[in-house]
Amino acid sequence: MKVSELRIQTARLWQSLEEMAQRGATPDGGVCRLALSDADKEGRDLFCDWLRNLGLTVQIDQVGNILAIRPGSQDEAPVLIGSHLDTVSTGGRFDGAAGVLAGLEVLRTLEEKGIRTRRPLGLVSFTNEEGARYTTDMMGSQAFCGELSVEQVWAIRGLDGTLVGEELRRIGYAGDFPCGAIRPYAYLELHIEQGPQLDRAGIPIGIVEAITGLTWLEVIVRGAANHAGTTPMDNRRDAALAAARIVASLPDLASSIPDQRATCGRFSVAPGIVNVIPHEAIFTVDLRNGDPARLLEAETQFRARVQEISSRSNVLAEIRLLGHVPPQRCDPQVVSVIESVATDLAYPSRRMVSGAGHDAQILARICPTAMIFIPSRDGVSHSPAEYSTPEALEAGANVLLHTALRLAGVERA
Ligand code: HGY
Ligand code: MN
Ligand code: MN
Repeated sequence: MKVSELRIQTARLWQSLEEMAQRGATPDGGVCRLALSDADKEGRDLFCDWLRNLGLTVQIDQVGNILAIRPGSQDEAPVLIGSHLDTVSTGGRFDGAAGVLAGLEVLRTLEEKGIRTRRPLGLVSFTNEEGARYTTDMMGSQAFCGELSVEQVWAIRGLDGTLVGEELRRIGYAGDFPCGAIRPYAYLELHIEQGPQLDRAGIPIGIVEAITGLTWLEVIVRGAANHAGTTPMDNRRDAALAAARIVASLPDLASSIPDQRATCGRFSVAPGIVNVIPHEAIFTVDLRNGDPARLLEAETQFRARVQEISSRSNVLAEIRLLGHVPPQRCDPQVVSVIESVATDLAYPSRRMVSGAGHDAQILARICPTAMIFIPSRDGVSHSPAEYSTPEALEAGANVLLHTALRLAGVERA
């Protein structure tokens, strides 16, 4: 068989996705595999078993990233394929897992066809891409690229009060493989688009040229508890009302800046009793823009609005930075290779910007990187209704296979 005729086995890939989706399955057909949870451990264990069944040595690094390298004929920097297995709590079966398991299918295909690449081919599953339980998103890839020290990661405390370092030990993924020991030749990530563009256009392959930046903020509003019945409306320090006014101003903020998104994802009030004026409100804001200056402008404007609304509401507001990942362009050469592969395999494709953050935007700082998107039905993600078809997965994984082969080179069999 000629290398150009190589194709992945769709049924096997789909079966792996189905099995992985059982790890953290929720009754509504979704998946909850929060980073370092028991469900995450089950998914990790399954993935490691699959890697070992392929005869690969599995390395667990100091922050729990799972890495396996299939040797090439030459001992050089590897082409790395990756994504993540952790999900948000209302997750679907495809976000992250599609990329990790498409990478596994690439390795399975090469093994069964006896193809040897020149460069080694690596596969990695990064710890805590989502930032849902530990709000430092892309945590594992940041440590992998040296942007966060291992000690910093271990000391991160989750929303549930647990420490990353302790949870890594508890689930048996506090590895000793040194973070940063691998410097890839290039990095590829297949991912569901998580938006509607490809699905609406009926285009099977998205080629990501740039990935949005994001700024995550937590706002703590402090007022004064008081009686809901006896306290006149003009004599209150109502933390919930002030917080609601700030959140209600987000659409106006977003529409004032091109391509800006602003979302309040978490909102809580205290004491949370029906007849008590809340003395405290805590909420998060997720700001996104593909342009760094606009993202900064959005944050600046937001901070000003918080101060203006809180002083007008006679409450105090404190803003904490939960995380910031700048926008990132992908490598033009890798983008071109993906585009050429899609053309050669006769898959229509479209270049695009990612509205979601990905580990690839961290890897892009240390090596040539690009992403392959496949359509999300109705653009839905971070939801049990998240869905991509077997055909979409097949197309994406075949493009991933041949892009990896072009970057790694193939030893004449
Ligand atoms: O938040 C994101 O964009 C990604 O799903 N972690
Ligand atoms: Mn993802
Ligand atoms: Mn996600």
